[in-house]
Amino acid sequence: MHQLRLAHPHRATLVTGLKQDVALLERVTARPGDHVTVTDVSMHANIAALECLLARGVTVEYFDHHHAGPIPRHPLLHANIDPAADTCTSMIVDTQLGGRFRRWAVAGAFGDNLAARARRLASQCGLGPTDTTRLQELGENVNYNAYGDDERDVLVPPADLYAALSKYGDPLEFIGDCPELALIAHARRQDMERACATRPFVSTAHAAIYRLPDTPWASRVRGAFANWLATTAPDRANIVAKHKKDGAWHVSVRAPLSAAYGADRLCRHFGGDGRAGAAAISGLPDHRFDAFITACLRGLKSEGEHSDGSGPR
Ligand SMILES: [Mn+2]
Repeated sequence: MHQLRLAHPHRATLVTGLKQDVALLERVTARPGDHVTVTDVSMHANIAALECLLARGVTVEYFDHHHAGPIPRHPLLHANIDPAADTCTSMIVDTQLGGRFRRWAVAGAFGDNLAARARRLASQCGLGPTDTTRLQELGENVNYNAYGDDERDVLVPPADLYAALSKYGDPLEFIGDCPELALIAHARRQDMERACATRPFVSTAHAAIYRLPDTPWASRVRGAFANWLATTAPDRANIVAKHKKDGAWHVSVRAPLSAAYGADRLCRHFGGDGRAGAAAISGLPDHRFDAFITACLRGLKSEGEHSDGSGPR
């Protein structure tokens, strides 16, 4: 969103939320003739609200990389959607803008755990290893700061972080100026240490499943921990389940980075959603947890080995 606003400044109302708040379009109160820009939330999860806005005469520009479902054909809808496992919304926007604000796209790609793509983008805009690492920290910190069961869990409300960074054309300048980033980085390190001290609940050559307790630190770190596991053990599926107050589980699934597909299919089967390489279930009932583990070990294993003959999606 920030890249788009840098390219085309607008006075706009920001509608955002935590990682799991994906049904954002229903919160948009736009009038006929208004323009809505949507980034990084699934069209599938917002389709009813999207159709209402379009029918009301609102123009919608949509950038995303999640599973979309059928995209409506409507003259007021401009959709830029690419669900490929090796891209993200920052990179889709970067392409659209011809790389004008590529440093931000680098940070965004790191935040979505696309480190190899992010490094390639960084070298394309002439960044050395030190600045690339700073953008990696920024992307990972902003991503980490979006996770929590509610806003009390996160260090800085995502809307406030957006407001702070939106004043900057250059992310490296923002990093130097923003004291909250150091707090976020410190909390991320502490939370990661706690997560790394837990032992896997299940661990095979094909998959590892971790269970985290219902605590604020686990709510914050579950996504960052899943990304770290995916990078550290790229040849197996990595699953992080966190117990919720209502007894259900929040589950983050990372397909093997070396065969990044199937995570969305597995999660949709249990009422979740996401992308081929990374998906989640926000409320897996406790009585279905064993069935999920079985499906997970069987499903991702057979897909990883291509033993069903269908190959990658
Ligand atoms: Mn994304």
